[in-house]
Amino acid sequence: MTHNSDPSATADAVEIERIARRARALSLRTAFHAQDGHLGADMSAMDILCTLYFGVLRVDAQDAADPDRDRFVLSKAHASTAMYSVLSLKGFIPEEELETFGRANSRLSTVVSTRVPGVEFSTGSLGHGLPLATGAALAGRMDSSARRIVVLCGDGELQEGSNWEALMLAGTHGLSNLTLIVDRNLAQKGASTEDINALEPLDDKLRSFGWAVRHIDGHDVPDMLSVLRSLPLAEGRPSCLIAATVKGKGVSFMESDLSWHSRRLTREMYERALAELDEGNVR
Ligand SMILES: Cc1ncc(C[n+]2csc(CCOP(=O)(O)OP(=O)(O)O)c2C)c(N)n1
Repeated sequence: MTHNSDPSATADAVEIERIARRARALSLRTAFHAQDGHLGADMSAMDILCTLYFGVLRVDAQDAADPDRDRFVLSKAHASTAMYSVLSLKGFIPEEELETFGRANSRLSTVVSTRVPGVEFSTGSLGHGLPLATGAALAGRMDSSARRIVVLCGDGELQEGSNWEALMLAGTHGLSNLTLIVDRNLAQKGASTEDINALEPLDDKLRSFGWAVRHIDGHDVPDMLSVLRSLPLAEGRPSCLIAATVKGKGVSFMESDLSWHSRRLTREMYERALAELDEGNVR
């Protein structure tokens, strides 16, 4: 579905795809050693996270308190080992710290919190990241700041009613500095979103709340780069990108297998996953 015409996006995409393979491997290692984590959700979001952090967001570990930095909110906070892997590759936390994930007194908990450098909002109770991001976008406007607010939500997460209050408010105020990315893997915990509490027609619903909406492929890095670099989708409206993704993407035996929401890796599975990613040097 690539339809990008920006040559620099294509060049950057090759590097981002390499980083995403590495980040997937780090996430697998972190979850395997802790016998914890939500690998299906991690792999689903990884290409989006890497595209944002290595190609779009103005954030810098060396200048982490810059008031005009962009703000990213991981509302599907259970994708924490993905986020920690990306933050380590981005220089916010040392890579060795990933080994502490899930241990007593570690700041790397199962859902992300602001104890971790680079995490802007503590999340984990689904349905709160978008309301927080909407407030941050209003604050950015009041500050006349050029900072952009990007929030990543799970699709099952959109069943939480609090999201719809925020969607309504952002539409009312035309918050064009706000972008919602929906990780539309069609799965929630152990079931299809459409079987449990259907979201479709999601795009029409969002448009009726005043949002500009576009469908993207959440694993197509060049295309995501060009779309994300040309936001907002429409002047005077918040933007929503509905990203078609595959839960477990990149590890063949996890892809679209609902049991991988929070299943544990055996050593044999772990070795096989690393081999598939061609990242056997991670261990
Ligand atoms: C308010 C709330 N209810 C339940 C949970 C437990 N929980 C964690 S992840 C998850 C499923 C999320 O599905 P989705 O948003 O589609 O994300 P995905 O893992 O598919 O990317 C649930 C129910 C939670 N964290 N918060």
